[in-house]
Amino acid sequence: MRSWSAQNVPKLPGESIPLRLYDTSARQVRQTDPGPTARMYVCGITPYDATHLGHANTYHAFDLVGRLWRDAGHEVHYTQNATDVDDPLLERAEQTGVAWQELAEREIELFRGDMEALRIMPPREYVGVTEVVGRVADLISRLSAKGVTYELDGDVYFNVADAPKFGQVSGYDEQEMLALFAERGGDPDRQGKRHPLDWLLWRAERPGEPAWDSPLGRGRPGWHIECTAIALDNLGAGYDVAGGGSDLIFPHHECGASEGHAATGEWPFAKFYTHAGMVALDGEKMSKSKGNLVFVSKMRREHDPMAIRLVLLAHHYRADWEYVPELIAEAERRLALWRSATGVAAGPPAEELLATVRERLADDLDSPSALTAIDAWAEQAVAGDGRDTAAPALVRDLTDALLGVTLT
Ligand code: 5CA
Ligand code: ZN
Repeated sequence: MRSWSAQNVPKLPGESIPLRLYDTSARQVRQTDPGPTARMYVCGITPYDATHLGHANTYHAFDLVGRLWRDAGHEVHYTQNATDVDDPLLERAEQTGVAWQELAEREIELFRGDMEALRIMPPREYVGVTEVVGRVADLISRLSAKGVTYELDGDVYFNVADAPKFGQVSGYDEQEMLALFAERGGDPDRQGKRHPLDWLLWRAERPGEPAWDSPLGRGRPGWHIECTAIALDNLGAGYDVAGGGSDLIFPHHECGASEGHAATGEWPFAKFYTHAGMVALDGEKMSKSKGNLVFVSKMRREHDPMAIRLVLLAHHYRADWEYVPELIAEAERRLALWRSATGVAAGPPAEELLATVRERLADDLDSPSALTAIDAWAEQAVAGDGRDTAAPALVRDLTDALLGVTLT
């Protein structure tokens, strides 16, 4: 499917610092160590409603990862999916009387516009699941040939007993897994399953539901296997970062990692499993099913998209936080300050600021501290301190390249 357009990223002078990132499966911050081409997969939207600030927070976090890698001279191979066929999408289409394909297409187009406005770099491959059903079915057949699946009334399940690494990504105990599995699309209580945590790979056709022909019969893919197949096809096993929000740690990334392991023999399937925090509104996680949403498309009609980006940057990507309107007001003040400061003819030298911003971001994307450092420079610049005529342009370039914030 069509991705969205990229902006030019200015090249910065001086030395970059290797990126350290929190790896959920290691439960610690580690240094990323990509080859000349860094490979990243981030779980995309289920397009049944518009992009909310929580989604934006997640894609923004991984946009920073890509920016830091590019600054360090890596090419970035970035792949993202769109879950353009799934239960919640079909349910919403049914409720609203819109064809599910039309709903998905409309929301994906809105998402592209939101991502462009926020200056989130596009993936090289933006893949709708409906485009690759055959490839997903092939991967399921590969797993079946390895003996790790079983059939139940035409559906195909992964046999969790054949997943020796299961639990290593999340580190959760079985009680916690069972609770989250039920909450996040799993079916622990289905009669006939060998183990409650066995997960669905292929769902045989049900009346009124979309289905595709495949060697597994007519049906459609389960959720986790879609991302495993798309990552494997485009990036290969052992890619650098698998990303998403923290609601995807279990079961989504846990199951995906075991699928990748079973198919390829490679462990870990992704070197890092990295997760962004949850954004809440009125005390509850923002979610399409709850309907407590702050839409990016609505927000950007009223506010500069760069101020929206500054709201995201003001929070550490792993933090859970709550949106309140004061946050956008504060971001607008900051944006105005930075614009005035970089509009002056000369300012304080900015080489040290660049080094600090790189250093803060390389430390598990500590964007709040990076903003504080830029604020300090900007206050001095607007106060008329400094004679460096190259500094304002350097600061414009660094906010653009490293933070995705254009000040022009
Ligand atoms: N299509 C699947 C992933 S394969 C999915 O989770 N779609 S989603 O539309 O529900 O979410 C898209 C992305 O935004 C996921 O990475 C998810 O973890 C993240 N996300 C969802 N809600 C929030 C939230 N309130 N705060 C932060 N991130 C969120
Ligand atoms: Zn996914």
